[in-house]
Amino acid sequence: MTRIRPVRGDITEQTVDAVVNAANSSLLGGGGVDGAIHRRGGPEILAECRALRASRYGRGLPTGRAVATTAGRLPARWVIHTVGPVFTPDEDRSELLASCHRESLRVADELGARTVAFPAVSTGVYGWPLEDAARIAVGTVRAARTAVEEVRFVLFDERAYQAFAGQLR
Ligand code: AR6
Repeated sequence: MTRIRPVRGDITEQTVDAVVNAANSSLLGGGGVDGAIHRRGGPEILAECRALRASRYGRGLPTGRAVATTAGRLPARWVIHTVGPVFTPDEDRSELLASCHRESLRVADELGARTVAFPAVSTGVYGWPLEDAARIAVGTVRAARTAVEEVRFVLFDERAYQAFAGQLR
């Protein structure tokens, strides 16, 4: 059984085996969680991302997929980069958001990670409504078959925390 819990805080400060990054397809950094992870983790992460772009992911990491790098100077062993879908009311992209969580856990299992911290993927720049994102994220992690022992959803603000805590009650 995987323990799932919401935590209010900054994902770059979590002592876990793996931290999930809400990245974009370029893997070359951005704002939000992505910016914070690269800033605090240091240049080693970007160097591995560039190497991935030069090898397996020449066209970038597709939406809904996940790939791991070192965590550099973060108090974690790995960063698992995943690309969430951009929210649009015109098309149901829920399956891609679910896929981010499933694929991140699959990569965590490959690495042997037992504790994994997730941010609220797609709920910032990508505009996904918080309540719905929390429902999809928690539902997908609950349904996943994984050896990960603890999934921590790390929420930056009170609203996000309440949305995830509500799904976990
Ligand atoms: N720790 C935890 N949560 C955070 C942190 C932090 N340090 N910083 C922000 N959040 P976003 P997305 C919250 O925009 O929507 C980037 O430019 C934030 O409040 O980081 O998936 C990438 O390069 C929000 O609830 O990710 C992509 O281009 C949540 O994390 C794009 O943004 C996710 O917000 C991805 O957009």
